[in-house]
Amino acid sequence: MQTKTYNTAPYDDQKPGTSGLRKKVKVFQQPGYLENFVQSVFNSLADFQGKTLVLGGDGRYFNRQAIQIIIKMAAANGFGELIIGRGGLLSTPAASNLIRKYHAFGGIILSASHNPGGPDEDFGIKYNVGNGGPAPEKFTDALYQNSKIITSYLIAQFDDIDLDNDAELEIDGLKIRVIDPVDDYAELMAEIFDFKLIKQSIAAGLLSLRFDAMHAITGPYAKRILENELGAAPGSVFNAVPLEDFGGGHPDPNMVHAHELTEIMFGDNPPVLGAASDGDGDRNMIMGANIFVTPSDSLAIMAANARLIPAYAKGIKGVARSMPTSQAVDRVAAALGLPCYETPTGWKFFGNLLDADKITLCGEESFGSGSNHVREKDGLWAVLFWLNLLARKRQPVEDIVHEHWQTYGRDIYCRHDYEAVDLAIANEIIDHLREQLDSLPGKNWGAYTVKFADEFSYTDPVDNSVSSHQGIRIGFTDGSRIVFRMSGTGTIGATLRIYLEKFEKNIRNHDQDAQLALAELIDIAEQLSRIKKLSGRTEPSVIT
Ligand code: G16
Repeated sequence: MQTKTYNTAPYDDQKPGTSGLRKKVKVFQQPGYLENFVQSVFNSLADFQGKTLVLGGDGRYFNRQAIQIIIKMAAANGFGELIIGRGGLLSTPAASNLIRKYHAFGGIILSASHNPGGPDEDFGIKYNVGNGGPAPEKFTDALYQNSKIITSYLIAQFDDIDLDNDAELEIDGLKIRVIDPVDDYAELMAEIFDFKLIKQSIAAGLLSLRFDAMHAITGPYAKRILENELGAAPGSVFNAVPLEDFGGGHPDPNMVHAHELTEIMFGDNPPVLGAASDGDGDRNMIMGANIFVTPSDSLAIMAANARLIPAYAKGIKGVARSMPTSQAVDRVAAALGLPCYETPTGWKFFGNLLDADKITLCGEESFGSGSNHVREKDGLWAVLFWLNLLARKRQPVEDIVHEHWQTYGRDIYCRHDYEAVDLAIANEIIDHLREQLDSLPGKNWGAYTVKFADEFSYTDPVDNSVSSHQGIRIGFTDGSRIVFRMSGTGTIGATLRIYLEKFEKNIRNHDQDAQLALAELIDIAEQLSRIKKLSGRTEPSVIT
């Protein structure tokens, strides 16, 4: 194979964040920028010659050009086989499945997840390892170091590959398979869930749904599985055609951005289940008629009812949640006698726990949940979990949630995001919080007394690796918490997140509006952080 070496100079901003490298498209379009990062990935790997790489993305602007470059770089660097989703498309969980199913060495996923797409918006790239999950910090740290000293990259010299038709090709010993992006994933879902029961319930009119694909990658997956295989009415899946700019929308499945779905679910004659997924198909939002299920509650309800799902009928090994996720799932774990792990934000931290079979289900407040079936969070899997649950329980979503709260109590929860804050101001806010930590225990605000205040640090129980500076936690004696973190996925300035949580055991108080119930904690959070004061904002950019 003819390859060419190009000289390059390092860029100093290629440090992967919570989930790979996310930047504006224009940053990725700088000469050699994408190439430097991809070569740094390959320079951080060993013994991959002749092995298989999975390649695909969420179809956003620049996906097609980037894939052609990566194909030629993977070829030049010595991979033996490339498995690519037709059209260059693969949802993140589908890519994870392919890596595992075909025993690939790893995979490259092109996505900036829920961030907007288009020439002036965001692009992203991440490397997943052989277990199908995001590369661990040890790898991303090495990759960043390599990106700072890179001097050249390699590109094979052949024409662009036709990605629009399924094909098996060979170029000078390199095999390239262009495959249907949905087939293998749909097969996996049918193994996990009771498709027959869901189908019967839909046909009998007991189950109805609307799924907002937000003009992102899950459109083709949801159409095939929900409408074609399970028989949901045509049009149940809407905004189903993936577009390079997501139709100008923000493919983030929350009530702000999935407003069409929200209007349906709070309107006249809503269906039994409403759901949405994000840009790359790994996030999910679950709604019922007149109710939004918080991702933290959804995880807890899944854990409590896992035995109703065929793949988990024999019981689950344990559960895990990211630190800022509410403690609702902890209560289920305690009641069922299951181990429960608290990890830093980032799906990569669940990988070792899943590989070691310490957990079966895991999830995050950031609209992510998943299981040991792949090593990424999985939006459509969560929707199918709920459909299967609803078909078994034959109850409205609202009743399932309320019964859950009656049994375990309610963890009233919300997150306030301040986006695009000046980085220096954001650092000042976090530093100021850090300085107060030692003096906070014992301090009172009305009924709230601080029990502990620390900066979260995680020691992985499998490989003993330590991840520090993972967010500021302030815990109160009644179990309430305020957590402050700087997001690792934003692309402009800094995004500051405040996570607020209060436990309510009393059934009579379960039907409260979260913002009102959390008003005092919201006020304490501002007193401690002075975010509004220092950033000049009067309110959060987004509340979820
Ligand atoms: C990514 C990670 C998640 C994380 C989320 C938010 O999700 O995979 O584990 O919870 O970002 O992270 P942050 O709070 O640092 O912005 P996605 O869906 O964006 O890939």
